[in-house]
Amino acid sequence: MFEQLTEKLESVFKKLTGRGLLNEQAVKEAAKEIRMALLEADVNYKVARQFIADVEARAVGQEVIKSIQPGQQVVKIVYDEMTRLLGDKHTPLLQAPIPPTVVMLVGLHGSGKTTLAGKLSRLLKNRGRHPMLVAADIHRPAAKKQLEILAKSLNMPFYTSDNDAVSICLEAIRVAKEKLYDYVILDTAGRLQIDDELMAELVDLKTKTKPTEVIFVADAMTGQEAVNVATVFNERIGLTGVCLTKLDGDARGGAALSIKAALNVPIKFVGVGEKLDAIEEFHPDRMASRILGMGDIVTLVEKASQAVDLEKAKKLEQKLAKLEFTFEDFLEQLKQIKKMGPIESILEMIPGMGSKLKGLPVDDKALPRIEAIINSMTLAERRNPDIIDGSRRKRIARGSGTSVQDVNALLKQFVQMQKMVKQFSRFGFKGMPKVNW
Ligand SMILES: Nc1nc2c(ncn2[C@@H]2O[C@H](COP(=O)(O)OP(=O)(O)OP(=O)(O)O)[C@@H](O)[C@H]2O)c(=O)[nH]1
Ligand SMILES: [Mg+2]
Repeated sequence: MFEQLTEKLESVFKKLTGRGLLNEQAVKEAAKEIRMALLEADVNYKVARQFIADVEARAVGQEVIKSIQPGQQVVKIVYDEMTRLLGDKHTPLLQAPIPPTVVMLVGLHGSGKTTLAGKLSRLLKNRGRHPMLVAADIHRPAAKKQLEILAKSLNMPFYTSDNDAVSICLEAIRVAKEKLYDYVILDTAGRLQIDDELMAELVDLKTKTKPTEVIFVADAMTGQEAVNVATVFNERIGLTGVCLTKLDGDARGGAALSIKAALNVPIKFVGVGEKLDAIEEFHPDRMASRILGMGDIVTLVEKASQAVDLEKAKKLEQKLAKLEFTFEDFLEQLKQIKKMGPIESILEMIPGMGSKLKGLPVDDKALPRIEAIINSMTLAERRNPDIIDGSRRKRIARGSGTSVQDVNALLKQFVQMQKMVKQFSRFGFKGMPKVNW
């Protein structure tokens, strides 16, 4: 997400913070470079222009240039303005005063409505809510089935019928009231492009079901086009929120930066993968921090606390202290990491990691391979990798469907890790060697 933009901004910041004094000229030059980076990331040119004007207005002020660390001050100003551009504060999902809260999802074909319906229901359920999924896409033949399968896999209440979309939704709301479900998520039909018939159907649906939330689902990969489409949906239907999906793709990210400014509707969620746990609540400050290459420790810690088993973490800590870290523990760690979501999205949240990710072999596909290799080891080998000689390596490679090179690489990594762990426990945090990524 935002790799290119982050990389460019980091290099502008490096120049800024690398020099002691700043003059107006230097600030202006930096502003120009930031503007270019934004435009290349597909940010709307008006939005980029205004952004730069706001940053410049604050950054060329006397206090900044005369401050002890003017470069840092400018970075802070960019961060503040970026947070403001993204919507300032987190806007949570609204709740109806009398349940159920009806959440209507709208958007073009393939933007990710049905997937979001599943993700959202899962998120709500994890918070102790009782959501219900409703298939109201009567146009695409397989659409209802798609949501039904999703609902089944999540063990989520589901409703649909053979009636028209409005009837389906009204029936569903009635069932929800009866069964005390507190959220009703309406998955509506999409179109290839904006189409009067669809708009009329959605307006009708909104008037009759009176949803608390009308969320526009925008495919971030479509860049500026997503902003244009969202604008029309907002004018015709009236939106209460936006969810940007596919931010895990190599989207240039411009949509995220322009959409709030263009619509004045808050971004409430972002989709970061196809899996049903790949959803994050949108926090403007955390996102700004990620875009500027400063990481997002808060979200990372939140994810970890949801995925990591504290008991196991404690045991691991004891093992580390006693230098007993083995391949078995490694496997356990991998499982926990996998629960946190796509590995790239995790690494991006570590400060300074975003732009250094390129070319690093840390894709999700590597995890199953590593798991297979460890699974092919005997218990004795996992506990004492020193005994893994040439013939054992061959056997492990064959057993895991990998190559001897793969096995060698993993063993090497493991030895490095053990060394690090040893140093780590001997010197504590301070003695930790700087890892060159
Ligand atoms: N990478 C990635 N893929 C996503 C994300 N959200 C949805 N998708 C994928 O996008 C495709 C379309 O998603 P759907 O949820 O079926 O889209 P839809 O808006 O319901 O589409 P229609 O029902 O045709 O209108 C699917 O292959 C999803 O797996 C996301 O956040 N990241
Ligand atoms: Mg759908």
